[in-house]
Amino acid sequence: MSLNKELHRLARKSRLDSLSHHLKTRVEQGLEQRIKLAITGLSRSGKTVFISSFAHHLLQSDLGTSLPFFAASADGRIIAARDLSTGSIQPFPLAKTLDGLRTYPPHWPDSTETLSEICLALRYRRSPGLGRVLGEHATLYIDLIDYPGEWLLDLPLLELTFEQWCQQQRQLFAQAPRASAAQAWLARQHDIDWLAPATDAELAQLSETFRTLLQQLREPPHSLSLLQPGRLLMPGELAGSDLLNLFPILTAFPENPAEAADDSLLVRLQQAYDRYCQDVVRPFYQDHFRHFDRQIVLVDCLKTLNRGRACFNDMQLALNTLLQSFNYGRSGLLRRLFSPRISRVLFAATKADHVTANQHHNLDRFLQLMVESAQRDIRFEHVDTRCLALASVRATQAAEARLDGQHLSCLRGMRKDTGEEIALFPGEVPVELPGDADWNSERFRFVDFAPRPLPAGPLRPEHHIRLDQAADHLLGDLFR
Ligand SMILES: Nc1nc2c(ncn2[C@@H]2O[C@H](COP(=O)(O)OP(=O)(O)O)[C@@H](O)[C@H]2O)c(=O)[nH]1
Ligand SMILES: [Mg+2]
Repeated sequence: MSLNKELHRLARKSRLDSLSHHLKTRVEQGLEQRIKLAITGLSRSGKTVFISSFAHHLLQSDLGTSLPFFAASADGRIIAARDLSTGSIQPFPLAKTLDGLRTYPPHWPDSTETLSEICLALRYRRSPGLGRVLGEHATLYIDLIDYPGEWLLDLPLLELTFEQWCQQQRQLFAQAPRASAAQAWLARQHDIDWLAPATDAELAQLSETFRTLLQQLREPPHSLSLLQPGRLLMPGELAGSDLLNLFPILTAFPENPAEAADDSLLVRLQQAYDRYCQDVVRPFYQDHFRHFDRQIVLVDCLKTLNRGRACFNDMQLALNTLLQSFNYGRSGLLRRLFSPRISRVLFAATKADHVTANQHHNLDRFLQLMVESAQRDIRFEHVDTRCLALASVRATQAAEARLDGQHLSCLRGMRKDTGEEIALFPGEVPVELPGDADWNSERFRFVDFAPRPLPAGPLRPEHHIRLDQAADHLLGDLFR
């Protein structure tokens, strides 16, 4: 073959090679998947710890050492993982959180005051059949955001007018424990003429009183969850802004509100509420809560059992209100506005390391009871759901004690409040919603633990409880 012909052949081959490479890349890119995983949970339910641990384990999932029930990792199909969020404007403080869990003594992350995001990329080997058609390798991008749980409870406001919101709040504040805790505030409201003109200073001062009340209701002994507006409790960048000057009218709503003067307190509150929904709540959800593909709902069942019936009922109401307004059905407001398509939901009872392993099944079951009606609604929309007890970071070790010649399963760890090393029998998780006798017996006393230090090197299965099953439920089907 002449040199010319040979060069021609090589040029054609190279063009074909590059075309084929190009096509292959395009096909791979076209099929690369980006999924947004919604981390949903009330304040202190364990969102930040979950995101940190989930990301930490996924970033090591190519090692195949810590997630035995996450098939893609256990089968050795994950080639490499990378954190792509360093260039983001609001990166999730993963390194800082992990440092806190590795130092001695290790500590849990601070509570979240603002929004942050993390994007992980998992490069994986396709399953053999598909690999031949689509190319051997693909990348899955996973977006997660972290934010204060308080903000989540603003979501239902998007579906309510000011008057409807006041009506809901009035019902809540008419019942224990709000009714007695808010006695002074309710008395003050009775003296207000809603139709009289109100100055900025009056509005700000009344809002401040309401904010103090919300703070009290959040703390023990009340420990309530359904507290709105959420930004009054966790203002983030809005601290000091007059966008936060608002509160609900808890007395009878004034008649003929349309006839009220523009400078009346009623109209000013109505406008403040509309502005809050429009300028604060809507952008938050529009920018961050649309196009979710999957969702994990984190619930701290054990803490709510500790805190008694009123707190339990309030948390259940808060959760159900919240999940209703996510509305997976066709007619939901959020779906209409932002059309999210959540195709998989995992309900997770967090901090399962606060009970012994033989109670995990009870905790699954108890969570199921807590979210039963929401789960049924979600399933009706053909969404795949599951309830699972897990611990993002396992803080306790199993131990055994002998009592009257019998073996008793116990836990060993360091108390979160005192740092003292303890071994205890944490008690049983009920498999039915507690009745009067259970609530009155002070039966539930689950203890909070400080974390055990995480290793600097590879993680192992004992560093979590069932995080791998969570990963498999949420992501497993994507590794095709
Ligand atoms: N033992 C244990 N405690 C946890 C775990 N996850 C969270 N916690 C506890 O719950 C607290 C709140 O967790 P965090 O993630 O900050 O909650 P967030 O407000 O939903 O972000 C932490 O300070 C820990 O005390 C876990 O996996 N195991
Ligand atoms: Mg947090």
